[in-house]
Amino acid sequence: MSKITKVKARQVFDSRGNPTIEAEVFVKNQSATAICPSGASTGTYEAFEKRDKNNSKYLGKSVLNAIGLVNTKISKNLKGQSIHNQEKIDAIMINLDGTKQKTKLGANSILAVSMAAKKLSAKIRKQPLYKTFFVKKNFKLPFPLMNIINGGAHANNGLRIQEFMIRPDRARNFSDGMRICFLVIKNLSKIIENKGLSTSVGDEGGFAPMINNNNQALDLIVLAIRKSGFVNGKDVSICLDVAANELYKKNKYSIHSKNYISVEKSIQEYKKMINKYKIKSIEDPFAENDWISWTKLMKSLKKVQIVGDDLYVTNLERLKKGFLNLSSNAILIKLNQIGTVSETLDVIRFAQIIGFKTIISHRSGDSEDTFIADLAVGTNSNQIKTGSLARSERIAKYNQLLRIEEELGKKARMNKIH
Ligand code: 2PG
Ligand code: MG
Repeated sequence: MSKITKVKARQVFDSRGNPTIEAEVFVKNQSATAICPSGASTGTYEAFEKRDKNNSKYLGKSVLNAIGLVNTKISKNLKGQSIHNQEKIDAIMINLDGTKQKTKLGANSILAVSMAAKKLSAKIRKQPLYKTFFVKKNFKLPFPLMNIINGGAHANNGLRIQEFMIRPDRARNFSDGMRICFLVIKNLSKIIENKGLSTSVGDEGGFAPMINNNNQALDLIVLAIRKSGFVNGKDVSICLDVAANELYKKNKYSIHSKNYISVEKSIQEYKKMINKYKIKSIEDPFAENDWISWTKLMKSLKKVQIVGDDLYVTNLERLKKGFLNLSSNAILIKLNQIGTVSETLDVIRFAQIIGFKTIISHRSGDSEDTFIADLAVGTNSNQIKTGSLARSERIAKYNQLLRIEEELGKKARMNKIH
């Protein structure tokens, strides 16, 4: 049996230049590493990210205490465990922590180890990572949700909505989807440049021009889709992440402009926007505790994907509540919101049983780690959201999906989005 001999962690840096944890799990002389990502627009109910708040060496952002816990407590307790028993490995860390939001050890310590263990198990079995989740045959590639204009907490342009994305709905295969997104992005770049605006990019690689009106951003995208020879709403769809937690005050929202308006008015504005721009998916349209407004929106819309991110934080209890309340029809999946691979898989399985679409997602602070690309294929997730066609930490995931598609060869299929 392959037993864990040691677990080790080190401090590395994420795509925003902030310290983060890389864990390395060993079985004799073999090992695998994994890096924990980090969000900017985080939900209150996410698992805890442990940082050295009182250590000024890295402005309070280092993760040295968390690393110390991996090298001592976690390593000691995982030593001797079978590398192939992921659930046991995760359960040991969950129990060792013992808190609801993993505040003792930090979800960043636990997740880095959990992912590294999963990778090492696949490596020892000589299997590609995507084949070691719960899908065992008929693998499908996810549709990319490419974030091509950044706003909100991911840019400093004043755009209310955080992410403006495109999805190549009629892509024949994954590489065709990439080509479609490539064309739209290159055309968008030219359009932005011709308007005398900057083509510099935000945290997730999408353009961050100095515009502050949602419709202006949407107009640019519609034009880029048309210029690329595609039909908006058919070949390519526009999808949004509003990240409304950031736009909420006293039962009112400032989604559509700087002015705070009621939920009813916000819904009316959403409807106008959806009709005008043929928007197919909206993530976090309302705040994480505003369950009633989510239900209202769901009841007033047809055929639009409503995605819970901060609402669910990849947490089974919150997802169950959302299912009972008819809050959404899709869930965003982020491993570090919950903190272990096993718990993430439980949430994906449950979401699929209740008929929700599952969308695997990066964080705005990410790394060269491509775990989520394999996770998307290995769990039959319909979509993956991992930034634009810019910045290597984003592209690394898309490139990994291209490799997986090539390896599957003729057997490769695109997932379904409807
Ligand atoms: C989101 C994510 C990823 P962050 O809100 O969906 O795009 O952002 O990682 O900052 O929470
Ligand atoms: Mg989000």
